[in-house]
Amino acid sequence: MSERAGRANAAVLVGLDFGADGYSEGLEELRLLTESSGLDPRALIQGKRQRPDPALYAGSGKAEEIAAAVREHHAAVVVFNHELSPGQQRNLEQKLGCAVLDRTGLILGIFARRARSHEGKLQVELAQLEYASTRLVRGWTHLERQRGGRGFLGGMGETQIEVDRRLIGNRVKVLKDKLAQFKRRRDVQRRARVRGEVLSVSLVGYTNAGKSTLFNALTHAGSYTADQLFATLDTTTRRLYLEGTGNLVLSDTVGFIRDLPHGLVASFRATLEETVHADLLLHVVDASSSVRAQQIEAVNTVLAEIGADAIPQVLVWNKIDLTPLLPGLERDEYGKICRVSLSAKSGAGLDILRTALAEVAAAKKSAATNREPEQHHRDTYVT
Ligand SMILES: Nc1nc2c(ncn2[C@@H]2O[C@H](COP(=O)(O)OP(=O)(O)OP(=O)(O)O)[C@@H](O)[C@H]2O)c(=O)[nH]1
Ligand SMILES: [Mg+2]
Repeated sequence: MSERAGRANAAVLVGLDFGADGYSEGLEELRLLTESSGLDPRALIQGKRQRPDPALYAGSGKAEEIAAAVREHHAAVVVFNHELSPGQQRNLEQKLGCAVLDRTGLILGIFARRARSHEGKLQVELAQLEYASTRLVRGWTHLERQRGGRGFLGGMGETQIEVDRRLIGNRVKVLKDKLAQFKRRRDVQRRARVRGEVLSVSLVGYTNAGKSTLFNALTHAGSYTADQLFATLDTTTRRLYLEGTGNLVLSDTVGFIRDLPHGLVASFRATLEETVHADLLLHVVDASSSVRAQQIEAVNTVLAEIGADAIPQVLVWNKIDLTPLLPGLERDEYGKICRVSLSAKSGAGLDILRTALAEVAAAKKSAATNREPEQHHRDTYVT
């Protein structure tokens, strides 16, 4: 890579410790996020603080340290592992003389790079616009492009910002209308499936847990998998044939992350509808991660946010090939399957998951044909 190209994506990372759990794992995640967004992390600045500085987030001494790292590494961007207010972002950009991204901006950038389908692109654009409308500052190059490359937005007068807000507002409305059309089409497809009484199963989980790998292993599909965060953005749905059970429908979905930007959750709601309407969620967990408990919690938080927390869940502990765990199945005190351990990569335990799915499908089928003695039925459903 030429020196110049190297500089264009050289990034300095900043992660401050406010005493919360999982600080160092959070830094590792920041590095992965940065790499997934196409930036090249050259340095990491750490620090401890009681609370964010209102003006610069990091405090002036730390800001000096960051500025020195920017000079040393010829960095084009500084990435904060935190949420910055529009004011803090502006102050930092002035002080550091380069672009400053916060966690939301970073994740939005990754989503923008990954979006493939028309719907995915609309959703990302919507999220970006809603984020940008609160911070009309420099760096929003995709906005410039749409309006004919007019240079940075910084330094424009109040009126211009008002005009921009109105333009953004108009575009947001157009995008929302278009996304609503996609949603209607999807609703029709889903209703057809519900009539066919096919069990619908969604793979959900933290980003990089192995959902697409598992999806491919089960359906022999070619979903994109990668050791990157947010490799998957679009929901892919395939039929899955189970011996002795018949067809069910399996969906691979976008991964979740701690503190998933609110705007993103809102604009991806349509894609996530597949999850909301599923009969069963397979919650895929990277069992080899030291922060799997926090990741499970983060996923459950997002599920609650999109109204999918009441859907029955089976935990799938994936990547057991990296742990001492063995393939297996666990039931809760009522006899219901609550966890399957497997390796999507090696295939160990896949047959156990298929058996588990067959059991759930059979239970659903008999519940549908035998709705009368519901209570009695529930008691005897798994033996
Ligand atoms: N060792 C091991 N690696 C796995 C296993 N399953 C998946 N991986 C790896 O984990 C990485 C992420 O896998 P993906 O299937 O793309 O994960 P995902 O959950 O779909 O990720 P996003 O779409 O980014 O949310 C890839 O490098 C996979 O090869 C497994 O069982 N064992
Ligand atoms: Mg994926």
